[in-house]
Amino acid sequence: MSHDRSTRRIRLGMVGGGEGSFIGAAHRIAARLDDQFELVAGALSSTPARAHASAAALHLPPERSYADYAEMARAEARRPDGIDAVAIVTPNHLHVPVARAFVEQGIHVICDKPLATSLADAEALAQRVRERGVLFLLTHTYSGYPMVRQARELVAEGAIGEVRIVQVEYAQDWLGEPLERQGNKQAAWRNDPKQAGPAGALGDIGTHAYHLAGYVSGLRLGELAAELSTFVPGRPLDDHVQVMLRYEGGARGLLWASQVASGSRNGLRLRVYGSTGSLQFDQEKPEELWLTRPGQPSQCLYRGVPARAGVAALPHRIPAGHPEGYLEAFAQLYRDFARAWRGEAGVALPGLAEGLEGMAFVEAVLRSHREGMRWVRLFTP
Ligand code: SOE
Repeated sequence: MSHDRSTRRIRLGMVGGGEGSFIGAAHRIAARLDDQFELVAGALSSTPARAHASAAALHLPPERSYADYAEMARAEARRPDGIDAVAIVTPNHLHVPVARAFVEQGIHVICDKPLATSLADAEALAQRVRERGVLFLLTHTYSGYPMVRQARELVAEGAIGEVRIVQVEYAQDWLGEPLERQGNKQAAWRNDPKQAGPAGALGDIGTHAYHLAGYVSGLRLGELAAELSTFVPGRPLDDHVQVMLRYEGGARGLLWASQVASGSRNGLRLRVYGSTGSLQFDQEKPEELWLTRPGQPSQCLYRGVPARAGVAALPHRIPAGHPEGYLEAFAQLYRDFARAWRGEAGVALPGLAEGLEGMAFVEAVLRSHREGMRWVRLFTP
């Protein structure tokens, strides 16, 4: 590791995330939480006035507020104090072109999911990232929760035996009304195929559910059969998806993701059943993980109790009983990225492999739905 990298904060730029953006603000808080990053530049909106107003509100120096991400990539690469990494928090269709512009300049990338709007675009980007040798973090936020990491470790250690069944659901209700036609920007791009790509709820939250299931179970999906639905009339993309999963090795699973599930806020829930027990995680109660063995009382494992040593202890910031949540999980990914950037060995980041798998999942679901819910193998051309 260079001396420079061990002694200073990572200089971060941001593309997208201007005023009113939920996810841009989440990234900025996550980046700051462990004092490893400083935001120094941004192309925060594609509308110049909005970009500059958003930059001013964040106290960015005016000369480092850009109206165009391509210009930002070139200008920052020329500066001796240019950004080390860029956070991409735009609508989906810009993930690949923006990442590409920065990767070409040797700038590391932190990108929101899904990686792309097609598997082919994702593959082309992945190839270029590998050639340029930059770090790539895909923010599958929910894998940053301590209890999700503990669940993954427990499954890997055999605490529930051989995994047989994986049940994952991601239920939201905020798109139960046609907000995209009522001036809601967040809803508008998510329901515009030109910006979101060919998948609605499937791309927005189905990819999170898919990633979480694979992350905790350690299983690799073989094939799936899926149905997409659109409940809100006139909406061009799905707002609900249900998928049957056949994992390699014989395990079976079910995944559903919905943005019209009335009364559900951010209900991401996972259940993994093995031959000797099961684990349950509910994102809205992220301090808890439930372990149940047949005939035994359920055990609630709580973050930090008992205090865990070594790698397992890393995701914690404050002692048990002082609630941690979504922002800390998000910050964990930034902290992992910082450790990788500083040259620490063995830091696992969700990145290109997960992004490619997510896109393969999306395309397999679209294909299965189109072809009458038939079984489709992942990675089959
Ligand atoms: C909105 O549905 C949304 O913000 C998603 O876009 C995010 O990926 C998810 O983390 C929370 O919900």
